[in-house]
Amino acid sequence: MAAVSALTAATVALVGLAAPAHAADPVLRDLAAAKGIYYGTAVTSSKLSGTYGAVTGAQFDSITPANEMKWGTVEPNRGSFNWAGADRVVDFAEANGQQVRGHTLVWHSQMPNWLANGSFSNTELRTIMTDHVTTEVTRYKGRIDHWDVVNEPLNEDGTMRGSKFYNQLGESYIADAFRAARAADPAAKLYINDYNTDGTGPKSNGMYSLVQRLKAQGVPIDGVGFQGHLILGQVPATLQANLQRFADLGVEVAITELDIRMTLPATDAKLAQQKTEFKAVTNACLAVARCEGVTVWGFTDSDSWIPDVFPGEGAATPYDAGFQPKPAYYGIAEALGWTGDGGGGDPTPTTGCAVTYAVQSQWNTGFTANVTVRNTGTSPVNGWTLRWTWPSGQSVTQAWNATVTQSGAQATAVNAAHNAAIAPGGSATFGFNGAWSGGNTAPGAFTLNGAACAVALS
Ligand code: 9MR
Repeated sequence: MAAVSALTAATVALVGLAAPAHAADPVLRDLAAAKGIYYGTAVTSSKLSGTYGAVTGAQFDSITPANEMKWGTVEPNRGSFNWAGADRVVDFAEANGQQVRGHTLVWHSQMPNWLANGSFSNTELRTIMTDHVTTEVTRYKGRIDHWDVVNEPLNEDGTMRGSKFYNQLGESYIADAFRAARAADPAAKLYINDYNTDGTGPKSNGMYSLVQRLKAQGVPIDGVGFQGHLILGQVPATLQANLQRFADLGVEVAITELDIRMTLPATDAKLAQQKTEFKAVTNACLAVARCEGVTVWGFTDSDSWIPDVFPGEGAATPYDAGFQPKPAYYGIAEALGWTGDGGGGDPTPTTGCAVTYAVQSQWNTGFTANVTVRNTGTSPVNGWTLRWTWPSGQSVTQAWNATVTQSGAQATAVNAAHNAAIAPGGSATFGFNGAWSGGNTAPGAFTLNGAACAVALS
C-alpha cells in the first residue's frame, strides 16, 4: 500500500496539468496515433512542469531530450556521470505514456573536454566510444524506443565529416557504435541522423550511400533520421521522394528535429505560409509507409535554438512564446486529419450559454429560484445580461448576486461585480424571490447578452 501511494504521488508530480489550449483545440498525439505515426517534441528537462509540462504531456507522444543525453552532459569528467536531466525526461515520458528518442550517443559536437581535447590511441578511443554507448544504452535499456546512435556524420558535399572519431578510426566507428548499441538494448530502434539531408542532393546522396554500405556490412541500423531544420519558403520539394528512397533501402525513416525558421518579425502572411509548410512536411511523412513519426525541435518559440544561432530569425515552432498555438500547429493537425476550425490560425472563438433554472421553494404567493448561467463557448464572457419572459405573470421581488429588474413580463438580470466574468466552461449563479398567482410555470427561454441559451430545468 505504501509503495502504491508513493508511486501515485510521483506520477501526479510528473503528469502535466490540463493544457491551456483552447477548448476546441485538437490533440496532436491522438490524431497522429490514429494515422499510425507519433508526433514528438524535443524538450528541456528543467522546464517540464507548469504550462510547458502540460502542453508537452498533452500534445505529444514522443519526447527527445534536446541536450540531456549528449556525451558532454552525461560524462563531463571521465568516469563521472550525470544522469539527472536524462532521467527526468525518461521518467516524464513514462508518466505521460510517451516514447523517448535518445539523442545522441556519438557526435562530433558537445563532447566533454576530456574527450575532445584528450589524446588517445586508436584502440583506446574505440574502446572509450563503445564503452560510452554501452553504458548509456544499458542505463535506459527497455525505456528508449529510438536511439540516434550516430549524429551528423556527413559534410555538406556528402563525404564523411572529419570528426575525432572519423579521423582516428575511419568509417568503422559507425559500425562499432551501432553494434555496441544493439548489444546493450536489442529492442531499441537504432538510427543515424543528419541535417540538410531532407531533400535529394549531394549530402542526402552521401547518406544514401553510407546506409547502403552499412546494410551491406550487416550493421544493425534500423532507421534514418532527417532533422528537418528548414527555412520558410525552402522546404525541399523532394522531401517525400527522398524519404521514400531511403525506406526502400529497408530502413525506417523519421523527421527528427523539425523547425521552420523565418526572418523576424513574424507576420500573418509568414505564419500562414509556415502553416502550409508544417502541414506539407507532416504529409510527406504520412505518405511514406515506413515514416514512423515527426519530432519538432522544441514546440514553443520560447524553447528554440534558432534565435541564438541565427540572429534576426526565429518563430520556428508551432507554438508562440506564450504557449499559444500558431497557425503551424493547426497545419500539423490538418495534415493529421483534423477538420476543425483552424483554417487561418486560431479557431474563431465561439460563444454559447446554458441556463439552469431551479425553483428552490414555493409558497402560496411567492417562491425562491436559483439561476445558473454557464459559458459553453470558447471565449470569455466579460459582463452579462440575462433576459427571460415570464409565462404566467410572475414578478421578481428581490434578488441576490445579480440586479434583476422587470418590465411587463420581461425580466432582466445584470451581473454583480464579483460574477461579471465567466470563463469558458465556467458559470455564474444568482437567486431571487418572486411573486406568483394562478401559475408558476418556468420560463422556457433565456438570452445572454442577446443570444439564446440552451435551457435545463431542474
Ligand atoms: O537544441 C540544441 C541546443 O540547445 C544546443 O545548444 C545545440 C548545441 O549544438 O544543440 C541543439 O540541438 C542540435 C541537435 O542536438 C542536433 N541537430 C542540430 C540541433 C540544433 O543545433
